Amino acid sequence: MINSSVKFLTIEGMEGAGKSTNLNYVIDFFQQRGIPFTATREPGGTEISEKIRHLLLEHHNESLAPLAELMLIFAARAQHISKVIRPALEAGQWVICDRFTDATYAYQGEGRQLGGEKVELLERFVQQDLQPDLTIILDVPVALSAARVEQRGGELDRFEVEGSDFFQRVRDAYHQRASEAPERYALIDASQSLAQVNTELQNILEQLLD
Ligand code: Z5A
Repeated sequence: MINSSVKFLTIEGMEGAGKSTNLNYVIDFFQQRGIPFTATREPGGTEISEKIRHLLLEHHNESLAPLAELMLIFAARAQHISKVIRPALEAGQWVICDRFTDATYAYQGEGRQLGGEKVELLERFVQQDLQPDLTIILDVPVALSAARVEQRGGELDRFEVEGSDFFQRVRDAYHQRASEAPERYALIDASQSLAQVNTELQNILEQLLD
């Protein structure tokens, strides 16, 4: 049984939008207030789900079929929900997750063009009634996302090598989802300075705790 004062928060956005950077800000916010929480990520969050993450991000000698990619993401998610997310919520901890199913709608549904119906089918099957209470979308234009990834350096993973059309579809999907259910989403312009993004985040989190 999940206590209704405990919330499931997710953070979304394109690569380089600042999810990892801002997740640290959210963690500090909860720590300073002594609120018990679990911070986790997708794909990943458990030993087995992290192995699936590697499979998803690595380059392979054969291409990964989009449907196989989708199934792997939901396999990782099923394990993550069962081993981390539900137990934490049931133990009275808030859960803060770096990406969740909105990413699947954006990347597999639209980026890979599998369509939202397949994602919805698996979402119902795997999550049942579990949905985030709030999803914060850090929004950046495609060109800025690419510039931040380039600036960060390092090897590009299997998603990061995609072209700007793919990422434009991903961004449009996030906008579409936020406009369809504005009460469940908070869209932040993440092309602003980090200090401005943090101020918006703080306002959102304070409202959530009210
Ligand atoms: N994926 C999927 O396809 N389907 C799914 O269902 C799920 C995931 C769950 C891995 O995700 C991949 O999985 C992802 C989609 C796919 N693919 N890609 N590409 P991930 O979340 O682990 O990886 P990521 O999105 O690539 O994360 P990232 O590159 O680490 O981005 P980030 O966490 O959003 O950014 P950051 O590391 O915090 O910041 C990047 C740089 O920008 C860094 O140097 C910061 O200092 C700088 N930064 C951040 N904010 C600012 C501001 N406001 N101003 C200036 N500079 C900034």
